[in-house]
Amino acid sequence: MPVERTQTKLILQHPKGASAEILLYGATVISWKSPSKGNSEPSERLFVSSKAALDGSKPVRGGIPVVFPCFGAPTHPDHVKLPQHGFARSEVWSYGGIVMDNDAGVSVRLTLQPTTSVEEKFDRPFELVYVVTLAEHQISTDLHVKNTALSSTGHLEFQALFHNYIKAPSSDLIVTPLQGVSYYDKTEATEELKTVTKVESRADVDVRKFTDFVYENAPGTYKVTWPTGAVEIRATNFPNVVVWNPQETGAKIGDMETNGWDKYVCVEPGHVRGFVSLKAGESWVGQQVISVVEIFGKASS
Ligand code: TA6
Repeated sequence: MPVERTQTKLILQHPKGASAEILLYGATVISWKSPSKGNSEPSERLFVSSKAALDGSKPVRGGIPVVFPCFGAPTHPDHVKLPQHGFARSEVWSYGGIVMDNDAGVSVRLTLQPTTSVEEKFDRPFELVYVVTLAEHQISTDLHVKNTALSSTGHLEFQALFHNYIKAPSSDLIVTPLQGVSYYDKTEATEELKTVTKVESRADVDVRKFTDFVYENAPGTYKVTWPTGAVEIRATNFPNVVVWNPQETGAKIGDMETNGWDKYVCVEPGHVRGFVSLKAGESWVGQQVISVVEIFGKASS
């Protein structure tokens, strides 16, 4: 069976050994295993904290949470009742069936429409469709957002981001190519300093220090490279990328395992500066494709 469904999650199995698990809670991808070059055993590519709640009591600390319709604390008047990073990561999505099942990939659809609990916090007209596709050496996630309003007064404004926790040694990795890209720095001490635009001077961005940078007009393709591996993240319709690792400040995060920050970097494609604006009936799609690079012999290039 390429897709197994339990009460709480979907398990995707690719014929060449890759697998993925998606919680219906938050449509959160909580595992992606893919084989490596020279190693037939698929290995885990995402970090999930051993203290993460997987029972729907809070957003998952790890994997790929979906951030919608606000990134961070809400800043738009339509979002004021929402928690940090919105509601998509903390609602139970519906399984919408298998989209594709062949040697190229196994793909499933999940959907989220306004529920009573969402409408209490967010009264805009929307429908979300999330398609997760597993191939031998890659996973892709596509978020489709539709403004379902029938009248022209029903606007929909949102931000969206894939909060990827890429499993990699944070003391020994680089993220490229971000040199020359402007960013704002959320590690700064004051709200005023957090809004100052800086320009990335480094060819190889590391996260050995507490990093929480929001890059603007980002290139859309990123590589995370460490001594024994690499992944590439390709984004479509996401002008920003957020690079986050809390280092020791992560000890303050309740569901972060001890030294968990040593084991991942978040490289998160998003539209988080300003808002996507959809008129009644309009749709938008944001996509990312994460690939295991070393398979193609590029890890050391
Ligand atoms: O994407 C980076 C970020 O916004 C950071 O500022 C950091 O706080 C992180 O997300 C985690 O947020 P969370 O709500 O999951 O604790």
